[in-house]
Amino acid sequence: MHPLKDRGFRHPVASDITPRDLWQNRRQWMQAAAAAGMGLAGLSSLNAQAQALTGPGKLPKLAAGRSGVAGAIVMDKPTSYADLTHYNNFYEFGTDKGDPGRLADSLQTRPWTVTIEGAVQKPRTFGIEDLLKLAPLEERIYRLRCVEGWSMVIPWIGYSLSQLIKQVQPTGNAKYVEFVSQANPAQMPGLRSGVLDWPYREGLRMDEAMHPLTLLAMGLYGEVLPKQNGAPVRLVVPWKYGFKSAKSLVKIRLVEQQPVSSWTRAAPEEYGFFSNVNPHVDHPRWSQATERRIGEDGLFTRKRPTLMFNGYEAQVGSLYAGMDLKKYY
Ligand SMILES: Nc1nc2c(c(=O)[nH]1)N[C@H]1C(S)=C(S)[C@@H](COP(=O)(O)O)O[C@H]1N2
Ligand SMILES: [Mo]
Repeated sequence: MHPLKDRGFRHPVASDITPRDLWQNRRQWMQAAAAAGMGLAGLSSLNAQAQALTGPGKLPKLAAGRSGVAGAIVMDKPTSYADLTHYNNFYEFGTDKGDPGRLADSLQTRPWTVTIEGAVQKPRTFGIEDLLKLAPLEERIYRLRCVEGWSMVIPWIGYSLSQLIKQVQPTGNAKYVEFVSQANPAQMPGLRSGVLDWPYREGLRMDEAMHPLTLLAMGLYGEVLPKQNGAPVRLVVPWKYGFKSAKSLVKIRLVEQQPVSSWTRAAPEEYGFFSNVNPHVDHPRWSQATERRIGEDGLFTRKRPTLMFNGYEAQVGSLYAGMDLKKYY
């Protein structure tokens, strides 16, 4: 459920949202992780176990090394594959957290193209196979903080969006980047609802889009991106609320004017253009000071404090130097 309809929101526990077999696997997997001591070695053991689950297949070539981008690796325990794929916001498939996991199979991800156009010298349409080969795929373990007050830790596979944008040679007029998601009513049953103005759109300032942390993701846990997580290619902006990270991209437009994103259009006083994670700027209907980590729900779980810029202040704080973040929320 999204905040727009959030009256009487009950946060589900993992056992509500995870089919029994996956839940069982998840428990074995956590035991294995505990046994491995959950260092980096533990993480790769987790990855191996995740891949033994139900992923849609290996990526063509995954760079063996981890990203050199400072801040790209979070040492928190990654959220289980089961939770990552059964607790989703992807309104094109429905507004309940379980809808995308049940219904996104109908999304056709081949053939797939992404067109990059606008204020660029070399507009181009890339096939998904070209995108997968455009730059070395890296693993980036990022926190994801949803504006609703929950968070996950996700081992994405992808590369910096800047690698793609450089290919089309932005002109001096490129001040912002607009992202447009797929909107195919034959494949996406949620489009029948008027909850958002489709297609789903998002936007970044040019310096945000070119920041090395901004990721074009094509996989998670070493696997091809599951459809419910935005296959075949999505945006991930780890210091902003999750809704900025648009799924199943078909168009990227470099533009002069600040784009209006779908959530801003729906509720401008609740969802601003920047939407940087900020524990000091509350949502009009709830506090953003703390968050609940999915998979940690339970009797003995404390609420975690939400971190400024979702913990990426050292990397991105300078982008907002001198800005009033209460005004530019
Ligand atoms: N196209 C599209 N992108 C989207 C959404 C959506 O409904 N449609 N939901 C957003 C929200 S609110 C969140 S929190 C993240 C969730 O990503 P995940 O399901 O992969 O964790 O996707 C974002 N991207
Ligand atoms: Mo979200």
